[in-house]
Amino acid sequence: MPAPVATTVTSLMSAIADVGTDPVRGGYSRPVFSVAELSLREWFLSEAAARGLDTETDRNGIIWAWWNPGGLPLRDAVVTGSHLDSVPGGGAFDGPLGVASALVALDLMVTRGVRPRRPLALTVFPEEEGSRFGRACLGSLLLTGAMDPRVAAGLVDDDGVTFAELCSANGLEPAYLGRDDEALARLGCFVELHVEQGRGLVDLGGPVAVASSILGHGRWRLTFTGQGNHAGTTQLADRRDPMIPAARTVLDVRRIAHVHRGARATVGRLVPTPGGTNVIASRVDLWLDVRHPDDAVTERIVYEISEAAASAALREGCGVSMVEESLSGSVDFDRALRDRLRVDLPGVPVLPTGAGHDAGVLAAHVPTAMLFVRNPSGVSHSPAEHVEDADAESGAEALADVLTDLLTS
Ligand code: HGY
Ligand code: MN
Ligand code: MN
Ligand code: MN
Repeated sequence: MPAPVATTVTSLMSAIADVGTDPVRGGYSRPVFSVAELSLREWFLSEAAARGLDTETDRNGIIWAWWNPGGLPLRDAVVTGSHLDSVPGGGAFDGPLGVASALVALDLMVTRGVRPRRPLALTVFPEEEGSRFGRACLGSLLLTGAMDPRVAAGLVDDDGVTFAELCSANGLEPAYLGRDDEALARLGCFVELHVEQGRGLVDLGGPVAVASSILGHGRWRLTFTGQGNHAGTTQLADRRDPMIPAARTVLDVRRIAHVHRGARATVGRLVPTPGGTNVIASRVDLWLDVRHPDDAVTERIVYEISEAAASAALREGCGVSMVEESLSGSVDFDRALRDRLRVDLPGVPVLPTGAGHDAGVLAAHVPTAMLFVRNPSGVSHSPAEHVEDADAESGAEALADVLTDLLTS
């Protein structure tokens, strides 16, 4: 391996600080396979090449960068990494922090003379946010066979581009999308470092935490249909305006969530069609995100919301349909691995998260763990997301300690 590349997480993050900035929304907008995300993928590949790593992009668009100085068989590998795509107007750290920290953790291990007894892979997963095609963790769902590749190939973005077309445009064969047993056979365990999306560490006063669990969560799309018409020539009594039941449903989502302790239900996206100021919409699409520790309660909440939406639509002479876009049950991370990380990182707290991650998908297949790095704002999916330089370096140090244990014992 070439001489260790002396980096810090801060220097790597500042090198990509201008990629995908969104002048309209603020923050970053890096949809999967967009110019911004593709340039981050190139950035990662060049950082990996500078470290002499063997890189490959697999059939599902996942990048694997291998550190295997002993030329060991690619099995029982320790794998770390995260994602480079973002939500619209997201923060700088959600995803990229885990990728940059993996590179620095490797540099630290090389500098310390660590001699791995199994291969290490640094990975980048596509479409973790599901911002372009509506399915969070699309790459890891395909890798593990948790998603039908034909459904994935047919997913369409807001511009009418299918995932299959985008894959073809980026050198991936849509017909090969899907469960990758060869890649899964290499996986021994997976550790993802991620910015904390909440204030747990701020209140506990530490830079790093180990994750205990991921809240079950899902996404649904409700489509209200009415009669598009002229805003100025249509009497109120003659209207079938889908915006009205959609608006009522937004308020019902909050009302119903309050009934179920611990529920988090959100309408973050509401799109009228055609969307003219002087036009009564013909349809309104509303996207619902519901999360709860108990999957049965999530189901109950969604049922109550669907009932409320149906009666609101009926009242306005409108139609409504509802489609489940994705659903992931709550995840408890592998206790043995989690306890092992607590030995590697004495005194580090263990915290749950309400955010989904590729680690949550992989947890069903291999021992999986997550490390969180303090976010003083506690805010995420927003430009206000933040990590102090010192905490970013502490996170990479912690990841290096954990990876060293997993690679050498
Ligand atoms: O939505 C989430 O929980 C994650 O940030 N994809
Ligand atoms: Mn993330
Ligand atoms: Mn996110
Ligand atoms: Mn006109």
